[in-house]
Amino acid sequence: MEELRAKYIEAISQAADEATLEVLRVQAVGKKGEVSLAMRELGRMTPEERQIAGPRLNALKDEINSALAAKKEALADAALDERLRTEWLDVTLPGRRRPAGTVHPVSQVTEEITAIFADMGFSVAEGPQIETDWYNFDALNIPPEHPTRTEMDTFYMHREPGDNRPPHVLRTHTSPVQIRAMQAQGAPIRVIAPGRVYRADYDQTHTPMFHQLEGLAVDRDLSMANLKWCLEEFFAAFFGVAVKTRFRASHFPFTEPSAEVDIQCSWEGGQLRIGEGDGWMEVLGSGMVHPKVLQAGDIDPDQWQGFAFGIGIDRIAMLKYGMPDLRAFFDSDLRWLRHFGFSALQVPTLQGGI
Ligand code: 2U9
Repeated sequence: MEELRAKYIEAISQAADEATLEVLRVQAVGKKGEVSLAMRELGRMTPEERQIAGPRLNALKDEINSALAAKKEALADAALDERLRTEWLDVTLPGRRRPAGTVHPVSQVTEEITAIFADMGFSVAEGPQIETDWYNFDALNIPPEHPTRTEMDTFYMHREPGDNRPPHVLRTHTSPVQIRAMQAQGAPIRVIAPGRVYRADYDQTHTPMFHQLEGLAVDRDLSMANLKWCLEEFFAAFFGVAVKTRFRASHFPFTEPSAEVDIQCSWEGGQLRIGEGDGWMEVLGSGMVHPKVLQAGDIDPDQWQGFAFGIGIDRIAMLKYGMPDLRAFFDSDLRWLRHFGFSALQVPTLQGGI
């Protein structure tokens, strides 16, 4: 018994890991372990011998179990000490800086305009960039022979030879979105439709993809006076100053009457100032929605009137933030983006008139 004790207590104290301890446990006090087998011998002893050997064997078993438990705890402590020694963090180190992106001026200006019109009760509508020619042209009273429908101006989607279905186009304005909104919501309605539009045009002031924001309000007894108020409120809030406007008679197939809108500006020493001086700059187109266009949106033109307007987001962004070249908008030049981009925290605020 003394031999067993010496052997196992020594082996336990030398064990380097938990797996070794488990092997020792099985060898010593497991079901077929040496101590257990010795206990089985008790049956063959005389009662006197048993009275001595029994308690001693039990004590030995307890001693080995205690030694196993103590060693197990010591190993766990040592492992924890080792982890604490090797897996430490210096929480006083400065954080790693991640390169922060910027909000593109087109996104910023879209948010600004959206916030202003949201305050006047307009909600945002979106629609597909690939449209049927009905939504892009017919619904907007643009006749089949109109020059904008030619491949000179409009991108047509490919059709397999023999496929004679009406063609799909890349939308040339966001107006189809408002047709869909009228069909879905009926009257009264107030929506703005910002988004990408496409025209086959590329030079210093035109890119084949650009951004538009169009607005549409349909109600009973709406007039050009409501349109004018709405746009003047918009300019005041967008530029942060009261801006005089000039409505010039114009012509669009989808509005009647139609007006191009100029805003007051001065141009001195190469510096453009909005809301000052006696110069004028054209910024948007507008008018009263043509009865046929209301009809295409399933709205009865005898019951309802609407006004609409369209503005080029890229151009108005260039005006407000003094960016000279439209093409830089789409170059993905990181230096340009860092210079003209906005912080994500620069939430558009409403200035001026509202
Ligand atoms: C519906 C009915 C009428 C939207 C309008 C204009 C006039 C306009 C230009 C501004 C600069 C296009 O981005 S630009 O090149 N837009 O002059 N847009 S009226 O009229 C609509 C729209 C939808 C249902």
